[in-house]
Amino acid sequence: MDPTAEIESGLSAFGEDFRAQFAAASSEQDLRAARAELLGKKGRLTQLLKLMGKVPADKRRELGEAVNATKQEVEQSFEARLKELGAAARKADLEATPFDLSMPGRSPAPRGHLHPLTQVRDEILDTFRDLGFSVAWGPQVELESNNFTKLAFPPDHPATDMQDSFWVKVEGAPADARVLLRTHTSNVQVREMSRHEPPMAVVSGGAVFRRDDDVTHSPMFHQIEGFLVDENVSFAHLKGVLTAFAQRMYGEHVSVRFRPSYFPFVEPGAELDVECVFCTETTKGDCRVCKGTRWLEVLGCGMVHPAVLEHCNIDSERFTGFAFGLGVERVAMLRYGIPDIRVLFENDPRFLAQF
Ligand code: 2U9
Repeated sequence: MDPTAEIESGLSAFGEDFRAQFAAASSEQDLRAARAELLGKKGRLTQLLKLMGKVPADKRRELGEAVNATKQEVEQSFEARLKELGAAARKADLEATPFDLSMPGRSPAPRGHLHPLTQVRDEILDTFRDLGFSVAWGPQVELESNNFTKLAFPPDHPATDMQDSFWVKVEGAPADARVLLRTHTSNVQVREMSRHEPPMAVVSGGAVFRRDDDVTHSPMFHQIEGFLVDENVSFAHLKGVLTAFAQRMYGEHVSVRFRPSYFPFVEPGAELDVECVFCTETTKGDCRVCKGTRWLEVLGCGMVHPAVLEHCNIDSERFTGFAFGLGVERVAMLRYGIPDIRVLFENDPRFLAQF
């Protein structure tokens, strides 16, 4: 076809089409897409303009004006339709159900919380911190010397048996440097006593590992232990500090009692009981928690054995100290009436959501 005629018929078809396309656009996005299709680099008008080179010179001016006029029409029509769409969108907004600013917001997804054992651990550590103790941490994989030997465990003590503790194989380690998962947090006390000079008052807490597995024992459980070493520390100090701790945990006026007991690293050793806080007038004598004894075992304690002080490079002629230890699971189980220790480690959300 003659290029002049082709441009002329193209412009005329174009003129009809763009009106229809703009009228059909129902959103600003559609409208802009239609405009790009018409006027863009690959648009129909651009294609027609490419033919201009083939048009005889005397016709070019006239045709050029026609193209520009069409372009202008497209732009005007585009602006007009854009306004129309804007007005329609605003009208729809105004006519829509009003947005109620007073409606309550959507509540955020429920946030998690610390595990009940961590909550109990932190509460106990905080109580000792309030009593002037500092908090220390130590490794869970420990040398036999820090876990047993320096604590005056005799070499034939059952806990040192392969069957009772989790021993760790360390390739190439010397025979006298055996390694195990710590069986108590006492390794932290050994490390702290060996590193610092008295006076010292330190508590530590964390996971410990023993080959035990039943309703009240788990192979991994948590302990808190502490000690205070200075000149002239006596059993009276032990009683004063641990009574203050028990009364902060279980009630300002609860009675406490100390019963003699044995632990290899203390002499003398004792257990601290508090009057059962779960007994009521109706359950007295038949309380599920204290089993009618009216007392709850809270912790084990004693005066640090002089041999243990010496193993940690502390002069036992000059310094004395007391130490104590307690199981975190036991405190949580008593407090919340949890009969089976295993639920504390299963992480069932139905259980955890109750704390
Ligand atoms: C050093 C010196 C002394 C820590 C102590 C206990 C008594 C005790 C048990 C309670 C229940 C452990 O969780 S449990 O099974 N612990 O009764 N712990 S005195 O004495 C130490 C520790 C370290 C250097």
